[in-house]
Amino acid sequence: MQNVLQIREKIAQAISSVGIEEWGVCRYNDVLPLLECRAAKRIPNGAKSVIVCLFPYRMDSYPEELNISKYAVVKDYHTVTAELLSKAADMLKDRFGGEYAVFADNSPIREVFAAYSAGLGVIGKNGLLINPVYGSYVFIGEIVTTLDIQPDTPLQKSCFNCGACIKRCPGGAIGENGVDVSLCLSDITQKKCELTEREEELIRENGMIWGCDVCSDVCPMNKNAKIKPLAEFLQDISFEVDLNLSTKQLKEKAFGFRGKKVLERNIELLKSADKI
Ligand code: B12
Repeated sequence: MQNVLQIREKIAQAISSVGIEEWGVCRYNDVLPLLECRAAKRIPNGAKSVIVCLFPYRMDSYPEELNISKYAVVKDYHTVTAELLSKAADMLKDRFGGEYAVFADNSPIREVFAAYSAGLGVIGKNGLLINPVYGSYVFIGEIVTTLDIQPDTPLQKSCFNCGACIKRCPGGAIGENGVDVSLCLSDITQKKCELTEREEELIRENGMIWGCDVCSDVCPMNKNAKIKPLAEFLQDISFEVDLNLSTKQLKEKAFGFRGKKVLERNIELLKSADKI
């Protein structure tokens, strides 16, 4: 029978061997209820713990006229995180047995809350997890397992409460009590339905084809955050959307999943405002 410390040590070895530096554990029961999500059926019966991992993606510099969100510059994180988490989960299964399922984004787990619960950072007014080392430019992914692991505890801290993200959010989506998704530019750039005039204006004014980073860019807690993107994100970087929307790019970048039409519409809006 392995003791608690030995289990944590083996987990640390498996996780760090795939290049993940920031991770923590919370109890599965503490992050319920689940989000409605088709992937929920993959949660193992008798799940006890969630190993939450962070994947930093911020580069040291970006072109001034960047018109896609920083998270979409790198190789699609869904693929990258699934690969690394699966490798780590396989090692743990070999070592301890039990059941494991890996998730990132397309996850029934409320990932920001899970990362907070696993002691990985504070939750900003913008609703994002802000890690003390890497700031908010991190993706979150997790391994849900039947293994009973000693959980971490949330940090006894909060965000600076400076209100910069509230003041600067392009759509005025952020308030003292959370994010109004219907006003969030990131959400608007992804919408498939017809946009209102105000929504079109927001896309034109802010010159974004995909996503929005304003609430992270203005956050003082990101100012001194470490810039060391995951090795996998240093390959196949593209700062621009290929305006012909090649199938290759749509497949390999996180902005591809909503399909060509949404991007075509946003590109037309920017062209009409002479932004591209
Ligand atoms: C749907 C979704 C969106 C939607 C809606 C976002 C929203 N704010 O609701 C849209 C398309 C707008 C979106 C945009 C973005 N998203 Co998004 N999104 C998701 C997704 C798939 C589900 C989120 C959700 O519905 N949560 C349910 C609600 C109820 O939970 P919640 O928002 O976390 O809030 C709860 C807790 O945070 C908690 N809480 C809030 N404050 C506090 C404070 C304390 C002290 C405590 C204890 C609890 C607490 O209470 C809330 C209610 O339970 C997650 C992945 C996932 N499975 O979680 C990614 C995710 C949250 N998104 C992510 C990212 C990167 C983004 C963008 C930055 C992308 C971009 N650059 O354009 C923007 C940021 C916009 C913003 N400020 O929210 C990352 C966040 C990483 C991080 N560092 O936090 C995630 C985790 C994906 C991932 N795997 O990395 N997103």
